Amino acid sequence: MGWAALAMAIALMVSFVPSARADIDLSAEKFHGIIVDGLADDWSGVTGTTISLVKPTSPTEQIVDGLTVKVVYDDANLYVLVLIDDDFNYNATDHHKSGALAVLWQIDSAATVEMGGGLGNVDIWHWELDSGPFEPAGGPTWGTGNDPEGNFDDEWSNSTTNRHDDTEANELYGAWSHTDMSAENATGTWIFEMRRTLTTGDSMNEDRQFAVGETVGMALAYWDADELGDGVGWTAAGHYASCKEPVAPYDFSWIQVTLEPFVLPEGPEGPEGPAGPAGPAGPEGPEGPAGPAGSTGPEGPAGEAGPAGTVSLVSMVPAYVGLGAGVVAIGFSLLALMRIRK
Ligand SMILES: [Ca+2]
Ligand SMILES: [Ca+2]
Ligand SMILES: [Ca+2]
Ligand SMILES: [Ca+2]
Repeated sequence: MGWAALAMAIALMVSFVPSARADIDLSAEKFHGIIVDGLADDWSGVTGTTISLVKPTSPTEQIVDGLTVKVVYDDANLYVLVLIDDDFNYNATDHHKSGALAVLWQIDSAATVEMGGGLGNVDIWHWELDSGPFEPAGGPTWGTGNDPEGNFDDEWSNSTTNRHDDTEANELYGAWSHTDMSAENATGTWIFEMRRTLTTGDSMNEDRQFAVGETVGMALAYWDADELGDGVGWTAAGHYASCKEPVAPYDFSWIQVTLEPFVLPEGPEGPEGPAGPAGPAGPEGPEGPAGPAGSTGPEGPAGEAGPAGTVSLVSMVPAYVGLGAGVVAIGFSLLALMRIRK
């Protein structure tokens, strides 16, 4: 394989490897202490993700790295914080001249970020600002998804041309503000703070239900009051959308939000416990090895003389032979003495 062919093979391999999106997909941890009041200070300990906003109808219009979203849950609710870097525009009598937001949740697995794309249902939290900063908006007392006061509506759709308020109930609750509300067009960041019950009584596939351990597709849309001119207002189709890759061909696909199971952290080591009772006696051990040799003791007493033995004639013969010669010699000497005396 030549270098050109090898390079081509590597390029093909790389192109089939899905890019890591850990920085864009979201882990929603269990977290207590969020108060939905339009202030974001209670979120400082929560990790979010920052991505870009791109207009699907005019992709060169972008707010690069201009959206940060955080999601947590507790035993009752899912909480969402959306921060958008854009100037302040709020008109208390015409919400088209204020910022607006939508949070989309995939209900059916085939539903696309294009409000379902005709392939399945999407749950839409749609917020056009008819209430002032820090004022509660949403449900739950309206009997449908519509919120006629704050206009934080609980809606659903299955295509860009088929969007409705929920039939049964609005379980949303939200409050908004901006980091600089001192004047129109003041530079700063929008704060949209929301919660919804983890589950609802929905029986018509108009709400996304949230369960710990599951992963849910989410997308965001933002309407800028400057779309038609500075503070002039926005159009329904002229919104920005959450975009993972703000370079053609653009990636508007679902942000995958996982409700991470809560794991108790390991606590500190406890004190030493009391001594336990003595255990039962163990079995007898094996016989040990032989010990070292002892020192030599004192000499014992002499033994008794043994009995007289029998003499062997054979063994005595040489002695008698010797003695016999001596006796003969003595005999001759006596004879010689006797002859001398004669
Ligand atoms: Ca808050
Ligand atoms: Ca609902
Ligand atoms: Ca403006
Ligand atoms: Ca809904």
